[in-house]
Amino acid sequence: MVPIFLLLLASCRPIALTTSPEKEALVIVLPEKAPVRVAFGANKLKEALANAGYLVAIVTPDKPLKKGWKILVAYSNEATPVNAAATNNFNVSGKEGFTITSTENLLTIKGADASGALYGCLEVAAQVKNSGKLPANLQLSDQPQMVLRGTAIGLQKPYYLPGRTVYEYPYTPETFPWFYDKALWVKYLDMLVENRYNSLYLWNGHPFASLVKLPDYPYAVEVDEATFAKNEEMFRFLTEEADKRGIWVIQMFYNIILSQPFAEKHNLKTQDRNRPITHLLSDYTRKSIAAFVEKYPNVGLLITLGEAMEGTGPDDVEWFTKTIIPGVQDGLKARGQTVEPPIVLRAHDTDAPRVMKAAMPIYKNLYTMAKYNGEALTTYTPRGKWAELHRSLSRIGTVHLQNVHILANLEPFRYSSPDFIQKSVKAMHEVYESNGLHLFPQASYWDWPFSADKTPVRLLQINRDGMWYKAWARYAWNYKRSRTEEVTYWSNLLAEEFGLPTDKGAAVLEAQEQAGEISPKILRRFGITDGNRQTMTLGMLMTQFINPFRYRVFTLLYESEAPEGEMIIQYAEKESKKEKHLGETPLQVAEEIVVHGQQAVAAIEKAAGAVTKNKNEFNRLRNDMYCYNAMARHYSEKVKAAIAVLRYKYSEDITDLEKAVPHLENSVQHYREFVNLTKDTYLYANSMQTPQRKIPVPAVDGTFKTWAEVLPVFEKELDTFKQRIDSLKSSVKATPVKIIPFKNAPVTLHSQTKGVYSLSQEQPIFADTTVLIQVVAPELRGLKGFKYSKAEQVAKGTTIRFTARQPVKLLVGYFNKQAGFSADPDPNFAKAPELETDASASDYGQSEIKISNALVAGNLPPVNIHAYAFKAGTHTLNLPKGALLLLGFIDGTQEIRMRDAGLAVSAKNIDWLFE
Ligand code: GTR
Repeated sequence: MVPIFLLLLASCRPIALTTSPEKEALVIVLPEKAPVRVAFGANKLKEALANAGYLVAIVTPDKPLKKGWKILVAYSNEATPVNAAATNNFNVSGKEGFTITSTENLLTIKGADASGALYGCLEVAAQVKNSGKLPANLQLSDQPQMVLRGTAIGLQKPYYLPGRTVYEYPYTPETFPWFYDKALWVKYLDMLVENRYNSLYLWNGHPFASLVKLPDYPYAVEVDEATFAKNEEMFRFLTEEADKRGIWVIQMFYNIILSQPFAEKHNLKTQDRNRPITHLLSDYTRKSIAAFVEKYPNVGLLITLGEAMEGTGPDDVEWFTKTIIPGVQDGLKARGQTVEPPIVLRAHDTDAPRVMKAAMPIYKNLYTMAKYNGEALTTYTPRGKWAELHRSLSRIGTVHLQNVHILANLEPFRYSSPDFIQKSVKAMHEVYESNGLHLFPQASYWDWPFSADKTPVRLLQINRDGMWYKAWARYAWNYKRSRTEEVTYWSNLLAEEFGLPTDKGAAVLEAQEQAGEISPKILRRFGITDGNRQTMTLGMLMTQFINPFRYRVFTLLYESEAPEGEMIIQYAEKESKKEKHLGETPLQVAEEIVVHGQQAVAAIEKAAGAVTKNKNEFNRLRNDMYCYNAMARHYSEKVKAAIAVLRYKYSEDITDLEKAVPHLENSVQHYREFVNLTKDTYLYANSMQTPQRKIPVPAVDGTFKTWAEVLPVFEKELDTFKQRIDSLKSSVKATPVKIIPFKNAPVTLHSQTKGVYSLSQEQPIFADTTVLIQVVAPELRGLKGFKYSKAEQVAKGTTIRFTARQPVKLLVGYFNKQAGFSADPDPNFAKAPELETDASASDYGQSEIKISNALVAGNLPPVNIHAYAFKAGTHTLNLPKGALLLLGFIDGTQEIRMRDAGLAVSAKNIDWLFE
């Protein structure tokens, strides 16, 4: 339908204004029954004009004015009858666009739609604020490049709630006091609209049981009556206030998660990714969604298929098309509404192109979303398989959104490099071909609304990270801005912020942009994962640099989320073979980050003496620059040490090891500086403090979240290394640590197996093949493995049900394909638990490899051992489809020393130098 515009000029009549001599009178003319967001825009404009000294009134069309300025606000509205006079003069660009024209005493703001009118009003308001008066001769048209521009807030916590697991956080005032703080919401929503964001995503595992009641499942609600009433009120308040500001609220949820009381009543787990979809699961979810859509008409949905259901099998298509979409449609029907709310499908742990293909014929208002650089910010030159996925989603023809997710490598320091951000948005358009943005908080996602700064009163992220929100929004609106203009824009803004002359504002910008290169470069060249199981700012162990596969390096990081280049181990291998290097090398990055650090510090110091405003915040920013600098130096030295150590791996020349010592010493020294810079300024390095965090050190009970806690680990690592070199040099060789075999722990098995086998040479491991064990790590010898049919495992997965009278650990062997992200998954082998795509992958402590290369059978890939811990009691464990080995139960208190047993790996293992 052709847009229709209301032009209001013709019908204005004079109104009386009491003008004081010095104040110029002015009216803003609004269409009758203007949508709330248009009225909101007009009010913001009125406020700006009043602050600039005008006497302003907002009037409706039938009150024209004889003299003084008139501002006409108009917008298109498909529901309004055609007004020929109105359409003639309009030449406004597309969705959310606006045109502003002014002639003598008449300024017209024409929105392509209600949001366009809102943004037009805000544009004029901003100009009034900047220049102190209503601009004359304004001719301006503008429109956003990205269709959806939104931010995320997590209704999640740094820790699990007692008795609950990941993502399970009912909406209650005890857990989320800020959710009930209306003033805070208004402040946040004002920040969003000021930056012209048009969507707000609330993330939660299963929000429905906090927001709707289901007649068929009344017991599913997980909050008390008073809280339920508060939640209803807050959700209505939030959606109404958001709508005023042109913002869609979009509720995110994971699948399949059940409410806890519902799960208990039906004797089910709240989440289990390997269980089959049943009628009950589907019916409960469908009805939850229907009730939600019926009750909250202006809310969209963001769906994560996967994590809590089978990753990429047929289940995701089935669930999306037969449970979720029908749920939305039931809700619409119940309301008698036909306008479909947006449904955004995340391409996370699911085959999104396949799911979209099946869904498009049955629902029209679909969007897709995928992570920009994983759970981090690493590059503006993304490539490879992940870029292909983005492009294939963009090319479907629906709107594809970029998810700038969690930013695990930016926590907790300030980050807002406009240069990096502008280039990233460019890549979103030009490499990924997408046109939407979904932005996470810069840091402390799990700790909303607070930042990690250690201050007498906690800082709010909205205040601290204002520039982060501003920069992404600015480029989401329009990324084609000249670098010179951008430098001027941001320099002025920073000068204003800290009461500095412009050249010193430019110095602050320089500091931000230099520092802005450090964390992306470190992670993409040295890191283990783009996921939040790694807290990059805490540093890494030497074994993580020299043997990353032992820590399940997430190769997508190197293959797609970094420019072409080499991992440290690849670099060392090429050096040893005197081969040519390719692209960005680890040594190059080790040098570059030090320069960035130095320049960031030098730039911030240029401004430091001249600050006249917001001094405390400036000092915190300045300290952050020193933190970046110390971190860069620490990493740089440690990488150099790693390269020297890997040289030894090939040369077996102890002097290569000796060359690593001063580098490792320096790295520890820089880490001490880092500890000093952070110990009084930061509460933590990472806001996710659950056992999901594994790198550099597994975080048990919320530990290892500060640099001070990690320092002794690095000191010990250095000591061990020196001792190992000494013993290598001395004629008396160190006696190898004696490995004692584990003992079988008694359990009563309730599920069927195809017999048992003892873990020793020449024992068959499957009931339906002839494959025999060739070699097995000494600690496993003699354990009792359970035999299954490999064909059945591939077709249906593996289930074990047992009772243990004491805590036990079940050792599970996964065949290590080590194929990297680019290789297609091999359905013959079960995928080992992976935190990047499954946050429940550590629920039993199973996500990390305890013993790598621990068993070899036939010509199958070598087996890595993961351990699943269980309390005393009866348990059912469902494991994914594909071959895997259940290698027996051991005592729950048995320590398993993490190591690489090195069986079947030709290259030498040198991890023992550090542990
Ligand atoms: C997981 C990650 C979660 C969450 C999730 C997601 O693997 O550990 O924190 O970010 O991905 O993308 O939904």
